[in-house]
Amino acid sequence: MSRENRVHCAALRGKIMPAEAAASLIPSGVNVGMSGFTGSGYPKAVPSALAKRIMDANLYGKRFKIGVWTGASTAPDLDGALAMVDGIEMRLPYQSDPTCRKRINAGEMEYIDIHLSHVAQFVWSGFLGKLDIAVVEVAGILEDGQLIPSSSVGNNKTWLDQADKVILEVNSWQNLHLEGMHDIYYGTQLPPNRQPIPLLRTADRIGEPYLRCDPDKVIAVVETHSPDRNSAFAAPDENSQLIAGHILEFLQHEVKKGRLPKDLLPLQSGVGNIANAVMAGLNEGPFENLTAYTEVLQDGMLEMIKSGKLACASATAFSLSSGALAELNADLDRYRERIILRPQEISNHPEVIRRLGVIAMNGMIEADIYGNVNSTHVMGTKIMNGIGGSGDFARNAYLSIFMTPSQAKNGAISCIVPMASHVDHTEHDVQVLVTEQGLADLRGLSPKQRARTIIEKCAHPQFKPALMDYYKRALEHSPGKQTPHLLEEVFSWHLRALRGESM
Ligand code: 0RQ
Repeated sequence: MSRENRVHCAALRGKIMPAEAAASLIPSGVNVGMSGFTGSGYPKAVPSALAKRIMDANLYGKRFKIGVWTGASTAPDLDGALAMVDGIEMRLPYQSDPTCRKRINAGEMEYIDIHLSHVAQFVWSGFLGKLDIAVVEVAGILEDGQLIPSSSVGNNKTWLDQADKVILEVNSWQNLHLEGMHDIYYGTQLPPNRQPIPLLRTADRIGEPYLRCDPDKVIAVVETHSPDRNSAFAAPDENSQLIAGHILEFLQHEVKKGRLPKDLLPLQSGVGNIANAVMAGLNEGPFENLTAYTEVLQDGMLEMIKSGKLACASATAFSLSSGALAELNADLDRYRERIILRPQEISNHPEVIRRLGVIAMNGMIEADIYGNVNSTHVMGTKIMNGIGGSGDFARNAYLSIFMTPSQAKNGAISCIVPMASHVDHTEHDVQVLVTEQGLADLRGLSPKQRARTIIEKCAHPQFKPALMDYYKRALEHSPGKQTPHLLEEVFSWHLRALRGESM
């Protein structure tokens, strides 16, 4: 296929039109399923054209809003553009856009924060209402109408299948050598007809390399040539390196104890600088022949594939800096042997995560002294991003690790608090907590033992005495001694932070 012509299906060639014409086919009030996962594979042209249309409607005093469903976060020219014109009625299942965040927290946009593995089956079951239109970016269209997926798969299979109408963006910026990297599984069923997912090893391919799409449903094809949002990662800071060091030491200890094999178990790693530092640490570390069963493949993992440390990685999307992307593109045929991109209901599937025995490593906003983790809400009420895949992995992992610097906002906030102001992962789903101060292994500990361990190992020295003081007084005065708390005091730390004081 040449870069100029990637639409090889005659029936679909006749539907090529400019983005503005395609956007005019999206009316107010509909739910739109857009491709896109962590800045990869989102539609580059139609959302901005739609935002322009919404702005024009607003100028004439007309309300124009749509529901926006995606794989996960997207980019300024999708989430940002639509939020800027107040064009989103309901957003799900995950976002990380500053304008969206502002609107959600101001009460101007509804947002449902959903486990990423749940989205597809919620749509198949009709839990979320009707999906009217799919807008999906692809790398090319084959003669028979099958689609070559681009740099993320996310919920695209579901959007194409469930939507009444489909708009395709064919992006010639996407590398055509991605063809064959994807594994689209079409065997999922709803209960009571559900069958086991036949994925026994990270490297297994159980589906097809292409997305299916009924050409009769396609109302527009838009040709684009635009890059993904390939954000750079900061070089790992001191805290990230310390956290990575604690995790590496812990994993080595587990191997020594015979609780992990020498080549570990498949790794899942969240996005961000700490996760990247952990990958950099593993790349220098003693483990060989590693695998990753994860959601997002970022720079650190690509580096590990290059060095030979990582034998195989399964994900639903890339999230690369432009440097790492150049590296991928330069050697895509080799990387394709080692990378598999799957729909997110498979990359994040509880059954598969449990079967493979994934080691899950995710960031958090705060944890409490008993090990409940808040990944989503600052001071209990303001959304940061969303739960993303962290719940899918944490609940079903062989080992569930959460990590954060011990303090935020230049030391004014302790990330270890008496009671988490919002709970995404309960104490039952958290086995290890790590800060730059140290690592708390919570396995086999009762709540009171956990409290002492978390304060001792993870809290910053600035907050340690106050946390220990709280815990001891709670132990003395709490009506129940299983999980002691002073309910009248428990959120005083957050209240101080909200007043702009140190916690
Ligand atoms: O705010 O940028 O304004 O300074 O939160 O914090 O330390 O940069 O950490 O980028 O790794 O994000 C939990 C949000 C951590 C992320 C979270 C403030 C801090 C900063 C970011 P500023 P850091 P990270 C699979 C896994 C859920 C989804 C997930 C996340 C900002 O990891 O979204 O896990 N996780 N997916 O200052 C107030 C505190 C704070 C705080 C940090 N205690 N109180 N503010 N901050 N701690 C991957 C996917 O799903 C795609």
